[in-house]
Amino acid sequence: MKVAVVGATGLVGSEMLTVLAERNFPVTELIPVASERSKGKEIEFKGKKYKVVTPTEAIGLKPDVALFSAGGSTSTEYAPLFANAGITVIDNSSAWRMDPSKKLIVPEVNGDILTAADKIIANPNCSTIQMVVVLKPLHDKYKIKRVVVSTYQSVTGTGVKAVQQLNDERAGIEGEKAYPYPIDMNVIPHIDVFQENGYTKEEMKMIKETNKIMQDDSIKVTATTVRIPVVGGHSESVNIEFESEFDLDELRRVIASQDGVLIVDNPANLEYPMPRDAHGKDEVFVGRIRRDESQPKTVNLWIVADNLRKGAATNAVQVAELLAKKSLIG
Ligand code: A2P
Ligand code: 11C
Repeated sequence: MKVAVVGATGLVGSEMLTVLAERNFPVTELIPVASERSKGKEIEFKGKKYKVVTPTEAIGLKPDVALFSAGGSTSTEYAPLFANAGITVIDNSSAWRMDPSKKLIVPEVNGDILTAADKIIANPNCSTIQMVVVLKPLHDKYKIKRVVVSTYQSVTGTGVKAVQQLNDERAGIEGEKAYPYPIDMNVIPHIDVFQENGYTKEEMKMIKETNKIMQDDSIKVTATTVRIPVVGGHSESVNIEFESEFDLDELRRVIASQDGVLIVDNPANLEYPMPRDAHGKDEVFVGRIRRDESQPKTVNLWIVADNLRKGAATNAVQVAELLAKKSLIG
């Protein structure tokens, strides 16, 4: 299959290349795409070198599928041009996620709704993906009434500039700033821009995207999203209230039954998920599973995943794998 990666020189784009190679996606030809600035630059994939082309040149090369992670404006401008040329687009930006005519897909949750008519498919926000993968089997079994989530998000969610700011601060170097405050030795309760209702855009993404992916607007969600000086992945404290009563051992089995989810929960041995262990892994890790003793039918979970993997690149590649399996591409 001819695969284009738009944003191949970026943080998520290069992770997409790693994941495509690791998972042995059947790439017969890779088309790395970036801005005019990077044209001609060489990108290595599975031991072969490929030259970076611009989005317009990539359309002419007619890939079967294009994975986009080059920012919202690139997606807004080019995804329709790729789609009109018959190329299926899997877009990691927020440009198309809430468009009612586009599907927002996490394969383990709602992959079944994809059809041949879907030419631009949206990949959700990282902090949403790792949460809904775990919510889905619980919702099917106990019906979720309300979710209260607080996040502890890695600087890799912001991009290269933020990782550089953290490294510069640790090295005592004055450099470019991705955040309005120092991030090392700090916690910033502000991700993306503030909205009129006092929430940030990241918080509103977690709320709206969850309802769309779960195909259930009755699930009430409230979120506080926070940046911390960590590189390996996003962590989330998630409080879930159900319609039905549950047995805690059975609830563990329900979580464990979900594809791509691993339980790490053995307090006696001090075992719980942490971003430094999740780094570079495709799975979503769940621990600290315990009843909320302040209220009936409610559980507390701690969910960790590498935001560049399941939160972005891995999910996009899994969507491509699903399209291939359903013979919708290639
Ligand atoms: P380039 O390296 O040429 O700027 P990150 O999210 O890590 O900042 O990466 C953004 C990615 O999106 C990079 O690969 C970047 O390419 C790419 N990109 C930015 N603007 C465009 C554009 N107008 N057309 C194609 N790719 C773009
Ligand atoms: C962060 N969640 O950690 C963001 C990054 O809508 O795809 C991903 C933003 C998005 O800052």
